[in-house]
Amino acid sequence: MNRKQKAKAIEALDRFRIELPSWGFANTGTRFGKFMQDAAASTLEEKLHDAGLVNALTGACPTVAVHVLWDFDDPTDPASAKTTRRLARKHGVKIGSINPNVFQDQAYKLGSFCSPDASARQSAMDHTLDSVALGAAVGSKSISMWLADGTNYPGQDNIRRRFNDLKDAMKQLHLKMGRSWRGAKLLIEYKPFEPAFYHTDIPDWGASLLLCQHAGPQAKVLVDTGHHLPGCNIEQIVALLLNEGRLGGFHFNDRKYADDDLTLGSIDPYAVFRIFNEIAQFEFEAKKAPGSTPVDYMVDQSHNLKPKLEAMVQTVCEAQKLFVKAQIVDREALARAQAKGDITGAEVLLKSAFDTDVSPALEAWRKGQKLEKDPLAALRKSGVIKQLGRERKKARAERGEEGGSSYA
Ligand code: AOS
Ligand code: ZN
Ligand code: ZN
Ligand code: ZN
Repeated sequence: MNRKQKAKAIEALDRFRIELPSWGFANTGTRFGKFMQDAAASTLEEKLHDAGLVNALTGACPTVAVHVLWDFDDPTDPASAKTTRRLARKHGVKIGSINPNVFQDQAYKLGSFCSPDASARQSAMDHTLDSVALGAAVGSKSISMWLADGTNYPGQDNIRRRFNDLKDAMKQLHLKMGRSWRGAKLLIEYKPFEPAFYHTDIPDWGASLLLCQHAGPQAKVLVDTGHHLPGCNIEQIVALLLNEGRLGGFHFNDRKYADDDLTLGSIDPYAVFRIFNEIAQFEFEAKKAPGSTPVDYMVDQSHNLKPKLEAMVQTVCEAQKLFVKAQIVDREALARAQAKGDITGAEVLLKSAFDTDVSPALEAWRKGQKLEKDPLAALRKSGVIKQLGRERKKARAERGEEGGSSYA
């Protein structure tokens, strides 16, 4: 990379932040089984410790997304925000997005906000409003709604009735957030299937966008990269949502088949580059500073077999690398190629940025931040995972526990 590209990349890296999920440090599995890792976090403190460690190594992830049911002493008591906030501070991080849980309780068998049972819909709203109070109390900036709502068989329920109840609920939520949690974003995530197998109430970005438009200006679409049917052009969705001012953020992960929650860029790094490219293109045209778009980059991964700390550090470094590659596309030349209809020339401009070795910029940025040149290698050399494994195994045995907390 040349000097100009390097300088631009370093400037953009200063603004690039990616949020880690607390649940990504706990033991996870599939419905077929769960394989425990000694070093997995089981308490909130351990999760925040691990997130703090990844942030200390990479310097790029100062916030942690939390799950209301799993990461607060008592989700119905705003005072319990204090413990969560204090533990985060102790480990050098802040609380990021708040994730209510309207999918685990037996009451939600037929859905949460879309359930045919009015009392289930009310429970979903009560819990979400408790989550709003917690979010405001911990100083978070967003609430992230993912629903497991859907049906398994044609005819099981009325699709339009369900969506209309959901629209009303999101509008009410937006209104209440505006009163008690000023400036916070209401993020609405979509997913085509799973756990529902016939229809999902928010199956795609179109449904998310309709809900956001109905709810109000602070409602934005959350794009989980694993939540698309095969072959979907995710960067086009990103471009259109940016255009409409409704791109709220990402849940980053990679996938081969479905919602696999693999490490970002492990299967298709060019796809991630193309997403960052659309954002960089938007910033270029809007004459905004590179990396300044208020889009929340978050990780949503569960590493069933790979050591979790390694996976997270790897993810952050991979995200930075692909982000930087998108920053160095020659946008003036691209505009010229597009205007001339030079298809090959335009494509080559993207490919050559993607093929550029951007490690000089990443290393220079890390040096400026007093970080290790290669955070993943540093972590692997440190022996910290083994040490945590020994300590946590012992602590769990003392508490009479087997594994860690789980995330389904
Ligand atoms: C589920 O598939 C979604 O990706 C959720 O965003 C996320 O995994 C969940 O909120 C964690 O419980
Ligand atoms: Zn997600
Ligand atoms: Zn998912
Ligand atoms: Zn996923």
